[in-house]
Amino acid sequence: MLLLTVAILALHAPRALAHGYVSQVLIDGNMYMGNSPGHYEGPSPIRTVTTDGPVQNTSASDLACGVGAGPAQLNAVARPGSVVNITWVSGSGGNWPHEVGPVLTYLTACGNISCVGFNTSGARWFMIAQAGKNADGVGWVQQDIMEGSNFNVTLPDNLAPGGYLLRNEIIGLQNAMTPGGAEFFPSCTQLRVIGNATGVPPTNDTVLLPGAYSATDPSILVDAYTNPNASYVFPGPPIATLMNAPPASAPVSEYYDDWRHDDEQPVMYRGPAGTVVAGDRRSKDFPVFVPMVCRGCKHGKLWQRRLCAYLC
Ligand SMILES: *[C@@H]1O[C@H](CO)[C@@H](O)[C@H](O)[C@H]1NC(C)=O
Ligand SMILES: *[C@@H]1O[C@H](CO)[C@@H](O)[C@H](O)[C@H]1NC(C)=O
Ligand SMILES: *[C@@H]1O[C@H](CO)[C@@H](O)[C@H](O)[C@H]1NC(C)=O
Ligand SMILES: *[C@@H]1O[C@H](CO)[C@@H](O)[C@H](O)[C@H]1NC(C)=O
Ligand SMILES: *[C@@H]1O[C@H](CO)[C@@H](O)[C@H](O)[C@H]1NC(C)=O
Ligand SMILES: *[C@@H]1O[C@H](CO)[C@@H](O)[C@H](O)[C@H]1NC(C)=O
Ligand SMILES: *[C@@H]1O[C@H](CO)[C@@H](O)[C@H](O)[C@H]1NC(C)=O
Ligand SMILES: CC(=O)N[C@H]1CO[C@H](CO)[C@@H](O)[C@@H]1O
Repeated sequence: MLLLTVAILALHAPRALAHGYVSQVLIDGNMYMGNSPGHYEGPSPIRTVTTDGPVQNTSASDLACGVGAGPAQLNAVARPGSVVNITWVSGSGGNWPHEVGPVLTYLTACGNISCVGFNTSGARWFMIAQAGKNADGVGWVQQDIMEGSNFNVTLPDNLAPGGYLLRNEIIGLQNAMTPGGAEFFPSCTQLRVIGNATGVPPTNDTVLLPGAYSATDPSILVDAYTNPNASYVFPGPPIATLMNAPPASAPVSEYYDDWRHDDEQPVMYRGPAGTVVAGDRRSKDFPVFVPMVCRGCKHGKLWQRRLCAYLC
């Protein structure tokens, strides 16, 4: 028995050293499965990384969306105020393995086009949420993720419609006491935000990634253990307060006609067991129903365009 246990431990030891990635996001009742690192399993709005390991170079382009993050095929539909429920797992699919360090969430506008193919080079990112220490001032929110919680982030309730990349980033500080030791795990999910809100970030609240972090920032080169009660100052910009942009000059329904890519495929979201869940055309569930109708808007007949204008 002891031998067996040792053998099992030996088998699992290398995997225990692995890091992790985002395996799925749940938005407004729609579950979107991600691909595991370096393995294409199906279309997803989550940009797939090539490894479960971290970015450690604050100047590397991988800081934007994770190591080798490639294109993704879908946009997940969301609304202002939607809760994005993110599941982080370890490289072997178990619980996220780290517990020390913050979780930051940014958005960048892909513009009024789909985020499919959006190049993050030069993108201006703004912070929408920062999670650090728990109420006791000692433990970190990341510990809850390690213990199996999902991470929930709420989109700004006045977010203007359009394509956005949502960048949810865990920073592992377990080795951050030496320069280059901090471990960045960014993950980007492509969103298509619907609605007719008007909030946009002030330019001074937006940053470049890479660009916003330096290896010697006190929040990045930091000993999280010697004084575990110390408060933590987040890296990057403060949480942006969105300002109302001038009202859209074109009706929102026309804006939806402007989407250049026919990639909204709600029929392709996959259920928790990896099964494909087909969207129901008769459903009153807005995020499932509307994109299917709007898909007809670009090339559609007049009645389809009218229906789209009515519904969108
Ligand atoms: C970090 O990334 C930048 C930009 O790609 C590169 O110039 C630099 O050599 C890298 N530094 C290290 C230590 O790898
Ligand atoms: C987040 O999603 C998980 C399933 O992945 C679910 O169990 C949990 O209730 C969800 N939490 C929220 C706040 O929606
Ligand atoms: C993104 O843009 C940068 C800068 O223009 C370029 O070097 C890079 O190749 C582009 N990436 C892709 C995937 O097109
Ligand atoms: C996310 O929300 C769920 C349900 O409300 C909760 O159980 C979980 O602890 C939350 N996750 C975090 C990291 O707060
Ligand atoms: C747009 O705003 C109007 C008025 O505030 C509201 O009635 C309508 O439901 C909104 N449309 C969408 C798609 O959110
Ligand atoms: C950016 O400008 C807005 C509005 O003028 C202000 O409220 C905010 O504090 C500024 N942010 C920074 C980081 O200076
Ligand atoms: C940290 O705070 C806890 C209570 O939250 C206290 O028991 C502990 O002594 C403090 N540790 C230090 C090093 O100040
Ligand atoms: C993210 C973004 O640029 N959204 C804009 C898309 O276009 C509408 C209509 O012109 C604007 O209101 C949004 O601000």
